[in-house]
Amino acid sequence: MLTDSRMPKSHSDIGLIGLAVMGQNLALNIADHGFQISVFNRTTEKTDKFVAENPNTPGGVVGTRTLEEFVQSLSRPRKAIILVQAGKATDAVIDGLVPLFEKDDIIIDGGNALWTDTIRREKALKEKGLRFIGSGVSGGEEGARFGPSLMPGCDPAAWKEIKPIWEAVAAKVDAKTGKPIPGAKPGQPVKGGVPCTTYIGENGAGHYVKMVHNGIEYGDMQMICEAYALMQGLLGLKPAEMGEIFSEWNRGTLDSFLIEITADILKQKDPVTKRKAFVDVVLDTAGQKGTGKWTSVNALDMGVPAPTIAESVFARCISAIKEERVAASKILKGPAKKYRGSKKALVEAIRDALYCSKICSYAQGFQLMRTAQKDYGWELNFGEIAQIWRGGCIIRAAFLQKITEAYARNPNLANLLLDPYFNKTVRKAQENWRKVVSLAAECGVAAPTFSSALAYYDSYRSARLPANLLQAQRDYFGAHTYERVDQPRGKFFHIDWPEPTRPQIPA
Ligand code: NBP
Repeated sequence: MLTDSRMPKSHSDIGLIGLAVMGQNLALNIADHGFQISVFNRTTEKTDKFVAENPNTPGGVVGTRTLEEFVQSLSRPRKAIILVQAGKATDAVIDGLVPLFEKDDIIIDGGNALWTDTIRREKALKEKGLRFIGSGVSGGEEGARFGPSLMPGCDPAAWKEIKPIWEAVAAKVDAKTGKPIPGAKPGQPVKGGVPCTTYIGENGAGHYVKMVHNGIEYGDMQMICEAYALMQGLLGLKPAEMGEIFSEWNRGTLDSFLIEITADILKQKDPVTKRKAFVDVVLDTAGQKGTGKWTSVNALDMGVPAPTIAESVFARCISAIKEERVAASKILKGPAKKYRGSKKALVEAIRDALYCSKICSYAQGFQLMRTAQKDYGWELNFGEIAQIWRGGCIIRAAFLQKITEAYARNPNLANLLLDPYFNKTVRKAQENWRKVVSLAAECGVAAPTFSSALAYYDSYRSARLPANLLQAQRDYFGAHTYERVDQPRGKFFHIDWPEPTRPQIPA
């Protein structure tokens, strides 16, 4: 067993398996808060190096070279966090732990697991007398190290066991303003404030909420990219100038981590050429790991409209076919129209379009969670979920405070857009939003999330949609029946339609 110089306790408070970027950072965060942590990694050299590099943490890091040694080093009930590649690797680690763990010991999966995998694992482990927690961990390596947002799903008794550690290591925000606690510095645990973790619900609830968080993150990122594309395409602004605009936006209602880093990125010079803007030398193809896709597939499966989140996934897909786009750009022509109005007015309109689209995207994410909780028997607290996203995670934003307040006003809010604050905001800003979407179409700048969010808003606020005609078409070709406006819901009718006219085939 490898230990740091002090090793004050015979058994560690908690253990962690998987010393890649997330595991190392979370282990150090836990040790920083005075908890002794045992660590294990499949490749032993990584464990040795990690322990050697971190000899003096407040809690202490204990390196172990076999799973048996790892398990024996933990105090009971044993608590082991798994932070390995999601999927088969997680199952492999669980299979290794099961014969070594005893009744009531707890396995915590902190990876980006598919929530249905978490439900399956929790059920299987419960049958063996073990407890399983699927905890979303958000904030990337920086969050894991200095305060992530943590979304645990499990039975309430298991949550009690990890609560002190989870609350200690999570990001902290001011209860009233929702802002990160001032004075929070790397390596200095924050005291006071509201921890960005709370009990989410049974079994897969934590990983489900983390998945929706990631879907929303996809939407936020794409919307920012569309604001950038519009300022570039319609106004011809240079990256540094846009960087200043994003910095200014970050001082207002759009105040958020993603707007802040966008400002930094746009102001960054290319380290190679030293002259060009960094963003101009980055190839325009975006990768993805799958959580945005999972969110969209789940929206389709449940029949919940989340078009803005799905558009943000498709935007990455179309970015990925770079060679095809380059070839198409030589053949397919767009409009010649140029914007000739005021720069200041358009920048303001783009900001409004971004904010309104963001409201719709979050409304869709919360609709997903609202429907999923019914399907899976969870009781999600949406105000608390928005609250724990205010610090630590990638989508942290002042705006989340408004969502917490909306659910405090009405815990049964049917849709965020119906909250008085969001309703008023969209009502005030929608003229600008519509102007931006129409300008984008007229001038040929793709703005898929801005447009789809507007279509979502207009559909959601429509008492009557053209689905009457659609259902009539279904009745015509497939005898799918229709309901009538002058009859109670649930009564179905059908018309014996004439055979469709078919082209005459000459004899
Ligand atoms: P990776 O997802 O890159 O996984 C690498 C780790 O998995 C290494 O420790 C590796 O051990 C271990 N591993 C693998 Br691969 N197969 C294994 C197996 N069969 N048995 C045991 N260990 C195995 O690490 P990461 O980027 O730190 O992410 C960890 C988890 O956190 C993932 O689920 C990820 O989705 C999630 N997450 C990541 C981020 C992020 O920003 N990176 C953010 C939020 C959540 P080895 O050293 O022996 O190869």
